[in-house]
Amino acid sequence: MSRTALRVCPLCEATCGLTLTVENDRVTGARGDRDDVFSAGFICPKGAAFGELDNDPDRLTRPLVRRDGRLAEASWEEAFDAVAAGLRPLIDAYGPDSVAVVLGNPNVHTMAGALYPTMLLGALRTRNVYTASTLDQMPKHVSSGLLFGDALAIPVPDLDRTDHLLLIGANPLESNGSLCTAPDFPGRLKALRRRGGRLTVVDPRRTRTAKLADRHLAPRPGTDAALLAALVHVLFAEELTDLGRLDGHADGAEGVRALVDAFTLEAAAAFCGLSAADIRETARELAAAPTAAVYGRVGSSTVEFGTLASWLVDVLNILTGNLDRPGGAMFPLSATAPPPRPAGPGKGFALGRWRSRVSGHPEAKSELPLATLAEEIETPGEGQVRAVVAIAANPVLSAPDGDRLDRALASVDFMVSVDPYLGETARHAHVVLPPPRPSQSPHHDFVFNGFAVRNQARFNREAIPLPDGRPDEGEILARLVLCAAGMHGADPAEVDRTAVERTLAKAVADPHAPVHGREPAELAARLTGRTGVERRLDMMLRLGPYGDGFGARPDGLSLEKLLEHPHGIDLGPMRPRIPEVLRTRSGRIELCPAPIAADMDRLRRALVERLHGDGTGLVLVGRRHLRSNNSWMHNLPALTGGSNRCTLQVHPDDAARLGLADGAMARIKSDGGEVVAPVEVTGTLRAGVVSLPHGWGHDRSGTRLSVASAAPGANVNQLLDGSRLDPLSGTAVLNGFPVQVEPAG
Ligand SMILES: Nc1nc2c(c(=O)[nH]1)N[C@H]1C(S)=C(S)[C@@H](COP(=O)(O)OP(=O)(O)OC[C@H]3O[C@@H](n4cnc5c(=O)[nH]c(N)nc54)[C@H](O)[C@@H]3O)O[C@H]1N2
Ligand SMILES: Nc1nc2c(c(=O)[nH]1)N[C@H]1C(S)=C(S)[C@@H](COP(=O)(O)OP(=O)(O)OC[C@H]3O[C@@H](n4cnc5c(=O)[nH]c(N)nc54)[C@H](O)[C@@H]3O)O[C@H]1N2
Ligand code: SF4
Ligand SMILES: [Mo]
Repeated sequence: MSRTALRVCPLCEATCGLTLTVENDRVTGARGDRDDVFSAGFICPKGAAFGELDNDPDRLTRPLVRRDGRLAEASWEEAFDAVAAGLRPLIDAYGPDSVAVVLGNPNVHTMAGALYPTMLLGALRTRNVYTASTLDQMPKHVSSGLLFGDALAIPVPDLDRTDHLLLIGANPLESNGSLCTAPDFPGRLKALRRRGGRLTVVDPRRTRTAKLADRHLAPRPGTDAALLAALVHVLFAEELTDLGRLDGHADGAEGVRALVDAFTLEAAAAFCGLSAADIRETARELAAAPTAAVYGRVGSSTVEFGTLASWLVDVLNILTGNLDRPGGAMFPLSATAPPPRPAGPGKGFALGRWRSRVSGHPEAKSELPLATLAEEIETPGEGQVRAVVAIAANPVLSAPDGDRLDRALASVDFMVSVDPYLGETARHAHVVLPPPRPSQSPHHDFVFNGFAVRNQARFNREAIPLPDGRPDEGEILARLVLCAAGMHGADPAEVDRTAVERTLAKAVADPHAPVHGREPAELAARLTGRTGVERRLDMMLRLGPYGDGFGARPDGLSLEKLLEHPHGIDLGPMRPRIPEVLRTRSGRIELCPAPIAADMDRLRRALVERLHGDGTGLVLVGRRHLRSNNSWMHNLPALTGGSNRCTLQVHPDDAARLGLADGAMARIKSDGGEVVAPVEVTGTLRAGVVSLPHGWGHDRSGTRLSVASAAPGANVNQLLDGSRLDPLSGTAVLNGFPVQVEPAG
């Protein structure tokens, strides 16, 4: 007997609605849900492989516990006993900082990952917090924190209404978009062109996205901040700035003018390897467009000047009057966000409130650079990391110098991984706790709705019921919280009750909340939902900006209402949110924050010294492939092979100069080590740039990834030693670092 079930796809940030075909307890097919309010039927090859992913025979079904050095299957009780026995004594003996928490990317794709890690950190109170953000978007959090006072207030391009899109270091035709949730990003870009809008793409590679563009600028990797500073320079020099409605809400424009003074067209053109005319035209077009949005992603973020580039992206949006207006770059408002409050001064954003123990890196958003985890494990002394809690994280492949991290993780006293696979990182754990398959997990996009180009809400219950006694990921993480808090054995539902109690107590005390003055217990009793996760979603929806306010606005959102609309509820296009969204101490946009101004010295020095300017050395950039996802989707036959391979792309001129033949092996060397990969000669790169994708290197022993390990590829991050960081955000420089390449005999 076959039936269908709806499920929002968790495999990338586009959040497409899928219609799954379910036979008995297996997913046998997936197609785009045409009635989905947001994705309207769009699907990509990864979504279409949902069934294969769900049924992957390598997926762990039971916990693993290490005994006598070997991981063996165990019961859930045994597994949590081992976690409690492993963690608490270390915390008691060595203090909270002896436990490092590592949170990986899939946490933002699960309900549990959005709800419990904060509570885990609250229970542990460790400063050793590491996440994929410092391999990714931390520069954007820092620039938003400084500009707007809220690290999560990240403007997204209003894709469906803009007249002009300037896309920097992003390749949504392969990635499907990031920090800009837009199912069918490719279709939306084509629609922009069809309605007469313009698309400019800045990328050292001629990507599929660049091929769609009206203008493609291929700068030297790592130089975007200088390019952007030059665009700002042109706006000032040609009197093209016009803040429009933002005029009364922003301070510091004159300071910005001074900071970009050195970035003349000529200087920037030489530094970036672009023509001055192209830079000037790009600035003029941006200023002249009726509406425009500037958007930068991974290629402008995981670079030497990532925070400066991220800041300049929004400076351009602001100086052209495009921030917070339809067709510009806008702030989404998700259904579970706290309700808008009156405008006014906020707490602001502080950076560097503490520093990492070994190298003294400043914290950002309460995190330390993931690239420094190994040294925190290896270096003895007070505060040394002796235990690791890894949730949905594979830093052995995703972060710099996996070989060193391998050795470090092998040396810790205790490690627990919450992961469905026995992968390169989880293989070091003493306990592996596997969450159920996605088809057996409920779904709501707590995180990505906050970055979506249209406000909407969707919720799916698990498509296939969990067998009795099998905890879902919410329960696994709740029990982990209890172990960390020294409450092992208590009812995991207690964790949700505590979360609900705390949130409601705050809400009733808040004069701006719709439930101000009411009784928390009365409100808690009105929550619906079959599980703790569902009740917490119900609470957040009802307290949220579109919520029913527990009866105050009877037409508003609640879990019940969302369940009545299985294809989702559309909440309309993004709407202007300034000044309400601002949380700076001044209550205004702070265009010229001190930490940024100070870091501009570094960029100015680079410009003068032409650090990248001699043009002789090779630099490496990454790339993504549509049928891949970071480090964990190489185990599905449907997605492997073809052009999804770990090759070193080399420009024909460089290949000829270096004696590299297409298909032959090349040895690539840099600070952290060397790797060998097959050469793919292609004219789609800027000369002097080579490209190797990340997430490969599945040749380590002790994993259970039978398909991936048969075609392991090379780990690009082995080329890095973890010392290259964007200083303000602690983000690893994964793009635009120097390499040497030679034929491998
Ligand atoms: N050189 C280079 N390195 C990069 C990048 C790059 O562009 N270039 N990109 C960086 C970026 S943007 C990111 S986000 C990071 C990602 O880095 P990570 O977050 O460390 O890596 P992922 O490959 O996403 O692996 C996540 C782990 O989660 C597990 N997992 C999958 N689904 C679930 C689930 O539902 N629950 C749980 N608990 N676990 C699950 C997988 O099995 C895998 O072990 O990589 C970064 N590394
Ligand atoms: N298919 C697929 N989709 C994914 C993922 C995946 O691994 N595979 N990962 C997901 C994750 S975690 C994320 S964060 C997003 C990322 O989504 P995107 O930000 O779109 O990431 P990429 O596709 O890596 O695109 C980055 C582009 O930056 C370019 N680049 C490199 N260096 C520079 C530079 O110095 N300047 C400029 N201007 N460009 C540069 C690269 O050539 C590349 O084309 O994708 C998500 N979606
Ligand atoms: S675009 Fe992303 S969300 Fe949509 S089907 Fe593909 S992987 Fe899933
Ligand atoms: Mo990412």
